[in-house]
Amino acid sequence: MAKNRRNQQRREFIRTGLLASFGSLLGMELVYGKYIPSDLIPLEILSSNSISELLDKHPELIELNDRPWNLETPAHLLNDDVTPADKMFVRNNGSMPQNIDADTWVLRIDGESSEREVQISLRDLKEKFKRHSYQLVIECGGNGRNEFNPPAKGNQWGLGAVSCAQWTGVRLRDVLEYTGMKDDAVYIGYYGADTHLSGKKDQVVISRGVPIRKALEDESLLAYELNGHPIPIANGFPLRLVFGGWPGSTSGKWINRISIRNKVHDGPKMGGQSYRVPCEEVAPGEQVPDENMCIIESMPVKSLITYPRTGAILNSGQSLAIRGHAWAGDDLVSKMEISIDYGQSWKETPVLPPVNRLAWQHFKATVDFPKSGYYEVWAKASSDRGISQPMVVPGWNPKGYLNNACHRIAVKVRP
Ligand SMILES: Nc1nc2c(c(=O)[nH]1)N[C@H]1C(S)=C(S)[C@@H](COP(=O)(O)O)O[C@H]1N2
Ligand SMILES: [Mo]
Repeated sequence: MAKNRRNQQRREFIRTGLLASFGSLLGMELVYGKYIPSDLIPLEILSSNSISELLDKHPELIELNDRPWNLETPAHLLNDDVTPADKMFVRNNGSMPQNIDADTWVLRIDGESSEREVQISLRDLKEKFKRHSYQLVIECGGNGRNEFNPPAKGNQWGLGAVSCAQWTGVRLRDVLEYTGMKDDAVYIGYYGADTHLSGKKDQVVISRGVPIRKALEDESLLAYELNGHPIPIANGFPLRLVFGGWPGSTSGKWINRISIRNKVHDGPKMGGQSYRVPCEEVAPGEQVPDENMCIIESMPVKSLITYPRTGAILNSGQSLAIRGHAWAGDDLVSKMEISIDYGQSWKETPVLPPVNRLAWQHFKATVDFPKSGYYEVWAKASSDRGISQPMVVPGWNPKGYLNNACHRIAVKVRP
C-alpha cells in the first residue's frame, strides 16, 4: 500500500473510530463486526501498523500494553524543552472514544455543591472564556513502577511516563465561577468519554479529581490545545483537564462532565488502593488495608537526563555536555547535582527557573572524567523545601507509585 494512502487511512481509522472505518479500509464486509470489542485492533491492521503509528506517535515510543493502549517515551526523546505532541506518552485506562465531534462537544457541570446544572459547548468555552496558556508537567503516578521489588502490578513504566507541553484553554476556576459553587464544595470530579474495556456502556473507566484548592489555581486548565494545535486524540481531544504537578490521573481526558462535590470525589479509581500510597511507610510486600491508604496529591521531586542517551561513548579527554529537566510537583526545584562516582561526591550544576509555575526546569552540566573506563552519571534534584531525590528506589508501596529515584546513565570513555 502506498505510504500516503496508508497514512490517510490510519488517520481516518483513529479519527472515526476503529470499527466504523475498518470495513471500508479492508474493502470487504466485516462479518460478525458487531462482536469486535471497540478497542481490539484487528490483526490485519496490526500487521502493518504499530500502535505508535496508529496514534501518530514517534516510532520509538515503547508499547507497554495494547489493551488498553499505553505508550512510554524513552528518556532521550524527552530532550525538547517543550514536549512535542508525538513524543508525549499515552496512558489509557479504557478504550478511546470514537467519532469525536468537537463542533458539538458539550461540557456538563453538576454536583451537590454546584449552584446550578449547566451545559457549556466547547465553542462557548473557546469564545466566551479567556484563553490561558501554561507549560505543565503531566507525570503518571506509576512512572518508574518497573523498579519496585516485590514488583507491583500495572503498566511497567520505566522513566518516560512524563511530559511537559504547552497547554492552552480556559481556567477551570473561570468555569466554576460562571456556574457558581456552594460554600460546602470540597472536591471536583471529572468524567470523560472513553469507554470501559468490558464493553459495558454505563461502566465508568476512571473518574478522579482534585480538592477545590487545586481546582482554583491559576494553572488548572480545561485545555483544548497542545503546543498550539488541537490535542491529539490519544491525549484527550477535544477537551481535557490539566493539573500540573499532580498525578497524571487527575488530568482527565475527553472531558464531558465535571461534578462539584461536597465530599472527596468517589468515582472509579478514587478509592481502594488506586492512586493511593500507604499513609505511613510499610515494609516491602506488606498488605495495606484500604483505610490506611492516602490519596496522592503533589508528585515528588524528580529529574531526568535527556541528553545523551545512556551508553554514550566518549574519547579520552573529551568532556560531556549533559542536559535534562527537573520538576517537583507543586514545588520549585532549587538545586541540581551531578555525581560520577556512585554518589560519593556531588557537584552542583545550574538549574533554570520554570517558565511558569508547574513547568519543568532545565539543567545543563559539563562533566569531565579523570581517565578512560566505565562511568555512570547520576543526577539529583532538590526542592525549595529541602527535599532531595533518593539515590535508590524510595518507599515501597502496593501499587508501585512515586518512584523518584535518581536517574543514571552509562558513559564509556575510550582509552
Ligand atoms: N478519561 C480519561 N482520562 C485520563 C485517563 C483515562 O484513562 N481516561 N488516564 C489518566 C492517567 S492515569 C494519566 S497518567 C494521564 C495520561 O495522559 P496522556 O495519555 O495524555 O499522557 O491521563 C489521565 N486521564
Ligand atoms: Mo497515570
